Amino acid sequence: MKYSLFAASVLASLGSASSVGRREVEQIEANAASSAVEVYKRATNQAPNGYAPGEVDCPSTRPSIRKADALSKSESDWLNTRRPKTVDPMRELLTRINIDGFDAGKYIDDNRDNTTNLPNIGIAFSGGGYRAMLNGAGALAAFDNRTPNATNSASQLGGLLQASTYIAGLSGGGWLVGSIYMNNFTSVQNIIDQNEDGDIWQLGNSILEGPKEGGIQILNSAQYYSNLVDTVTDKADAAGGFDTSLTDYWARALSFQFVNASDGGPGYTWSSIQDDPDFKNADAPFPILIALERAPGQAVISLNSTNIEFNPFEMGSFDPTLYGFAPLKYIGSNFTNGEVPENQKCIRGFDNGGFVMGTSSSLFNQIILQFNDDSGAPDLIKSALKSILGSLGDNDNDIADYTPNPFQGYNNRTNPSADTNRLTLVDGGEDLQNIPLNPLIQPHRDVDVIFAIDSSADTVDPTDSAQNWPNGTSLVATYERTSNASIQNSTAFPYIPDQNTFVNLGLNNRPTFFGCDSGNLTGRGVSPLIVYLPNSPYVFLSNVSTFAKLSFNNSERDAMIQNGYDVATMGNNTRSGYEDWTTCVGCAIISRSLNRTNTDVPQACQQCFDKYCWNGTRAENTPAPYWPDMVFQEVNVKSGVGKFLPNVVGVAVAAAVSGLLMM
Ligand SMILES: *[C@@H]1O[C@H](CO)[C@@H](O)[C@H](O)[C@H]1NC(C)=O
Ligand SMILES: *[C@@H]1O[C@H](CO)[C@@H](O)[C@H](O)[C@H]1NC(C)=O
Ligand SMILES: *[C@@H]1O[C@H](CO)[C@@H](O)[C@H](O)[C@H]1NC(C)=O
Ligand SMILES: *[C@@H]1O[C@H](CO)[C@@H](O)[C@H](O)[C@H]1NC(C)=O
Ligand SMILES: *[C@@H]1O[C@H](CO)[C@@H](O)[C@H](O)[C@H]1NC(C)=O
Ligand SMILES: *[C@@H]1O[C@H](CO)[C@@H](O)[C@H](O)[C@H]1NC(C)=O
Ligand SMILES: *[C@@H]1O[C@H](CO)[C@@H](O)[C@H](O)[C@H]1NC(C)=O
Ligand SMILES: *[C@@H]1O[C@H](CO)[C@@H](O)[C@H](O)[C@H]1NC(C)=O
Ligand SMILES: *[C@@H]1O[C@H](CO)[C@@H](O)[C@H](O)[C@H]1NC(C)=O
Ligand SMILES: *[C@@H]1O[C@H](CO)[C@@H](O)[C@H](O)[C@H]1NC(C)=O
Ligand SMILES: *[C@@H]1O[C@H](CO)[C@@H](O)[C@H](O)[C@H]1NC(C)=O
Ligand SMILES: CC(=O)N[C@H]1CO[C@H](CO)[C@@H](O)[C@@H]1O
Repeated sequence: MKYSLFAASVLASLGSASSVGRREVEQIEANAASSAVEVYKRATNQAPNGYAPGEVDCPSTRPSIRKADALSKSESDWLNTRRPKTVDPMRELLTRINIDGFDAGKYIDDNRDNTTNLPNIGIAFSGGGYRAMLNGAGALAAFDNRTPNATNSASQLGGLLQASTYIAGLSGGGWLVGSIYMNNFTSVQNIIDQNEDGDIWQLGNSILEGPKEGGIQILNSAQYYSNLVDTVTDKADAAGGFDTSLTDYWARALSFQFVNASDGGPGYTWSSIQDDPDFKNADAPFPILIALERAPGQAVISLNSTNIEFNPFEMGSFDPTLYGFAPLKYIGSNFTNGEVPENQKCIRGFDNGGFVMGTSSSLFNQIILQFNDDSGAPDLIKSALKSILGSLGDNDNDIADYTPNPFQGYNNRTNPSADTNRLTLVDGGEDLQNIPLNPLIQPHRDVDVIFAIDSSADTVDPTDSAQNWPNGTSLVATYERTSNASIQNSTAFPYIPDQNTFVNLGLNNRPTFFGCDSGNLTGRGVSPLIVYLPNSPYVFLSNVSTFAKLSFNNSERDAMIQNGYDVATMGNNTRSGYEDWTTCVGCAIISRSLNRTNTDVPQACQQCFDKYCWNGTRAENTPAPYWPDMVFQEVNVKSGVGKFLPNVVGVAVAAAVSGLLMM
């Protein structure tokens, strides 16, 4: 049914005379016929011509760029449905986890007529490649009431996802959020239940080898390579002047791992999430991915780089630099000076879902470059890369090319790319704000609490520490940015101590709340309370290297996920000394809401805040080397399943990336 609806809309938007439209529709119908074998479906093929953007008639209201002085009408309308839908799952969660002396059911019922009084929850998944994706997946599974046993008892957090309004991902965290939303809001459990028969998250073959054969992906490695080259060439050759970059190859490769559709769904767009049943009916949170602008002539990304968000309706930024949004569905159109001219057609299909995920994770373009050094890679792909590299400087290997720039001629005074037809975006973590907090601290969104899952690789070995654990660097970066008057605009943030304090006080080894006092923040505005959930070892050494570990057999994959589950739930309240954890999560959720409704803080919550809120203590001396202990019994993983990338490739990628960041 979904497919025939879609076919009708393609015909409508292309005009029934379009042969492209007809061919596409036939192909879609063929796909629909063969899709009976798929266990779960994905959404949705809306591009007129696969990966290549194509012309369509403009809608009657011509698409235009808007000022970022409010939420979009689409988002506001959607929120009017979403906020009420979060109430019952929130009630279920809060009554189950039971805050002593507080009647959560009554509190919710007393306020359900005015949901602005009730908690508004956001979840943020940091970058950090597959490590971040998988550790984040464990947390996501713990929050999801569809995970078996996640709603069994007071020591489980299932339902928090269903009670949330926003969910943001960046780089590897964006692969997680993207996989869930590009595949019809499937669940982590549903994906891993497919085991070896699954079509996504089969990470045993690295992205350089391509997907395993069989299932929905019928390609062998040679066909995989030529598919990458063909689809990117289609985009480069399409009418409209679309420049391609390494990110296009990376995007297409990622799609084979994360989009459950033939050939990684070259026609599946990020804006098509709008029409997904779960999203459309506001049964799922609002997904946002983050990238950064690299302005013309800018070499190194700094904290004042513009943060660009991609949500199902729009791309753009609330930052005072760009301060505008474009309708995502129509990017690729000529928006010069803010509106598609009357005599020009609109473009669709530029916002490919893999391309959005690839943009957010563009540092990993370095992996694609390894094809050049791989004697097994075909000449086809090597010569394609050579021609791309010829047109980019070495320092621009990590860009995603958004030509035509939707914001050309828009906000000339402050928009760094106003003068150019080319907008270049890079990995959302390059400014060190590796947790995608920017969209969630926007005052227009009124978020009360953010569950911030940090899988950053901060700790380094010159001090003989274990590597690749977080140490608060990401929160420090957002704290600094929101303290800078020239870029904060109206955002505020809690006070955050330095990284030495994080390590000395163990704030990177167990959950901590920041910003418990909403009256003491960096800016004059409001900020959500931050529930910081740092990656740490509960049942698995989940600090695997970002670039040197590019393949995981399913046993390792699942161990990473299980560890992430325990990070979020503190092993279902079984970590010694933290048996109150889920109750305290409940207190974090209701904290801002209690303040809004002038309700006394329950004694049980006061105890939680005394225990989990950072109280302003600093310990800035150089910490001892960081070697966290495994909290529980380590799980055994199978090794040697699947083909592995030689480690030397990962090491080469890591070296290239650090060169790029330090230049
Ligand atoms: C997507 O999921 C929803 C609810 O989970 C379901 O009703 C719908 O049929 C699914 N769509 C596809 C195409 O599988
Ligand atoms: C809902 O609650 C908010 C915040 O307490 C208040 O500002 C607003 O006036 C209330 N709206 C209605 C319709 O009661
Ligand atoms: C769920 O809990 C039951 C009872 O404790 C247990 O038997 C079952 O294995 C659990 N299922 C999963 C998927 O963990
Ligand atoms: C951002 O910061 C850098 C270094 O401090 C500075 O050179 C640049 O002009 C700043 N850009 C903006 C838009 O403020
Ligand atoms: C885009 O539109 C502007 C007028 O708004 C026009 O000057 C320009 O030539 C157009 N660019 C292209 C590539 O068509
Ligand atoms: C912005 O600059 C362009 C030239 O780069 C100019 O054509 C346009 O009129 C300017 N827009 C405004 C609103 O000043
Ligand atoms: C924290 O991480 C940063 C970024 O990697 C690193 O430079 C710093 O040395 C680390 N500090 C500690 C105490 O781990
Ligand atoms: C409650 O809100 C007021 C006004 O924003 C603020 O001054 C006060 O510190 C808040 N209390 C807590 C515990 O956040
Ligand atoms: C917590 O519960 C989940 C789901 O039942 C389970 O997979 C996990 O192993 C449990 N963690 C611990 C430490 O018992
Ligand atoms: C603040 O926290 C530190 C440890 O993190 C603790 O030693 C100290 O007693 C606390 N101070 C207060 C006033 O609670
Ligand atoms: C605000 O919080 C910071 C960090 O905890 C603390 O140093 C400062 O004294 C607080 N200011 C007020 C007015 O409470
Ligand atoms: C509250 C605030 O400072 N808003 C500013 C954000 O940036 C835009 C664009 O520079 C300004 O117009 C707003 O006033």
